[in-house]
Amino acid sequence: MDTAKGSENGFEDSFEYGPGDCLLVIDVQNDFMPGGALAVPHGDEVVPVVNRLARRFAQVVLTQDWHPGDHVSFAANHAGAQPFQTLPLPYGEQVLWPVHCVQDTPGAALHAGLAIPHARLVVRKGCQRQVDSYSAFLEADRATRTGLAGYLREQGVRRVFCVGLATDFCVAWSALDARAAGFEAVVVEDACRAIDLQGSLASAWQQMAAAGVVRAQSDALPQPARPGPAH
Ligand code: VGL
Ligand code: ZN
Repeated sequence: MDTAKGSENGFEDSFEYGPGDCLLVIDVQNDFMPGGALAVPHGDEVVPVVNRLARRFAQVVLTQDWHPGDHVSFAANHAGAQPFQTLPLPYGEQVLWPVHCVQDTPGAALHAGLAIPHARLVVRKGCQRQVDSYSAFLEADRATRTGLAGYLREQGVRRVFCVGLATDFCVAWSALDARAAGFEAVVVEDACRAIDLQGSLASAWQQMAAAGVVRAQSDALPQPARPGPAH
């Protein structure tokens, strides 16, 4: 029998990373896997790495890209447009994607190999027809919030470890918005894979470095946060 006692905040203390740290598992969904609608090269390789990491974190949150079929980010919904071109939209320049992660389709499901039974919350994003959302915190209109920052604050989280797909889109935007919301942010590079459109990966790492996002590897993570009051 496991003799680890629960701690007073309800989290078990058998985890290496306690309630001050959250593992944010971004968009590990079938459509981003090789053979999927918006395949990220080697995207499936993150699954075992993420599973190993998740066993070390008491607090795990998952995200799911979750679009209506008529979503504005789909090239198919713009006459004459091709996937991977950009289009100016009211909130800014939008990359147009192949149809992917349509709500309640098999492509939008989390990868069946994810083994994170203790994940507490799944945040679905990009749900509004007219607005994309790479970020787990803030949609592309930069005004609509997902509620994740409030959840993390209520849970006493101070630092967010970002993993998943894709490094240069949803992972990077989530890490940058975690910083903007006042959290420390770490991106675990070997637990992510990139799309890399026209230098987007290098540019994402540059922006993350400038914003104080820590770039780490899964076998050399920063030390657990010391317990402290929620901010
Ligand atoms: C993503 C493009 C479109 C991602 C989601 O998860 O990085 N990229 N939708
Ligand atoms: Zn999407």
